[in-house]
Amino acid sequence: MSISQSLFDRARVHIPGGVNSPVRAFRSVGGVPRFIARASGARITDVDGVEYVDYVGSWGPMILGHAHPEVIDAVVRAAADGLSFGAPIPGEVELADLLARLVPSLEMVRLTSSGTEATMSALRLARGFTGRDRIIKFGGCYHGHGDSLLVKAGSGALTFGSPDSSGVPACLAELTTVLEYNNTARLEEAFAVIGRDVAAVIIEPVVGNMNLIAPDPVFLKTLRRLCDQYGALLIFDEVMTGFRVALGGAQALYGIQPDLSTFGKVIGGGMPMGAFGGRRDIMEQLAPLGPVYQAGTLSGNPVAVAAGLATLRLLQADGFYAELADKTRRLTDGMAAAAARHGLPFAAQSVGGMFGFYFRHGLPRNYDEVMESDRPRFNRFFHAMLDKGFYFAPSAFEAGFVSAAHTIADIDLTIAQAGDVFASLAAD
Ligand code: HOZ
Repeated sequence: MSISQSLFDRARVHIPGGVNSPVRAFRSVGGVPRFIARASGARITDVDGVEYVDYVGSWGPMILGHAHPEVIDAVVRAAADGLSFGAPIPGEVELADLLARLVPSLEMVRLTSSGTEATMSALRLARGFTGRDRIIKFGGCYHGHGDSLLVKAGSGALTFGSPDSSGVPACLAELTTVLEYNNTARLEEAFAVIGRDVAAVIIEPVVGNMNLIAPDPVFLKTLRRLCDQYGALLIFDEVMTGFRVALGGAQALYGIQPDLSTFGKVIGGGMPMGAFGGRRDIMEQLAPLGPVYQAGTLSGNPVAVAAGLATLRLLQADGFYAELADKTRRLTDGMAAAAARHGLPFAAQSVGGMFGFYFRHGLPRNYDEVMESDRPRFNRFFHAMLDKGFYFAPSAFEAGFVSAAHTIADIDLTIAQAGDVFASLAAD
């Protein structure tokens, strides 16, 4: 029996499903989740000593690769000075200044301990600021596990068939209107009916939680216009896309200025940290300045702030994002070409350092289209690649991530090995 298997057996005694976050349980792909012992650069090593080229990157944060020496050094130095004070620190001021410079829509910003906290807080703030209760989200977008947002949600909620979570009060879910992603006509119709009741529209500007879905730029522009017209706030959930698809996030890539934005993952460089921020007049409604309450004992934690600052400094190197985007495109182009050689229904795309691949004809544009993917075929692909030493997300509905540490040789090896797997899938 593998060490992962015995740890998983033990884990299930005292941890629900044996995991502390659902998707990593491997339930939708079957088999035993690998328990990870260590990671370095583009590779992770499990407790049985097996090494994998990693395309999960802790679900996004590890954009520099694992255990980058400068980030580790910053963390070690911060930890030596104390782990948490529950009081202001110089680093959080530096981080706020840096965030405002890198993402110009962030006139003010507040740190949290996770992306979920950031989105929950941004929603409360939007409701407090506008005096309205209704929100709009899009089917298959996932914004963390806050009550108002677990309605037609993506990520684990979609993977395990519970996009509308049990335990969410019906009276709260009723305040969430769900529309189809990329459907501009439907958006216009909905605003014409409920626009004046809407506190905020929250959106993943590039979806990463129902696999990767790229936005139609006209859809995003229309959304901005309608929010302005009806006095609703536009919240970009950049937990995945922030500092990942471009230094300034998806808002820089698509040239749209949201009223509020939420962050997580890369911003903490692998430590638990999130943030939300935006227009000064809205952010000034937060306690202690205003009546909207939000707080956190570990918010602005010194070790997390040190990791975030070190990461964001390194991301500003010339050509960083162009190189990352090129490598990621090389992976998706190569995989699509390999699948085509074997006549498999398959499509792939990337945005910056994020990618998606789908066992279906053509790129999906929304939830219904992504659900047409051949899940059993994805599962066979996933396990065959895992056996060959390539670690992709254990779900057909999660985006993948390339880091600065992945080499062209890693990418080309992945494509070659995927080609062999496609050949065997085609022969089945
Ligand atoms: N919700 C995360 C992916 N979209 C998964 C988090 C995890 O399992 O670590």
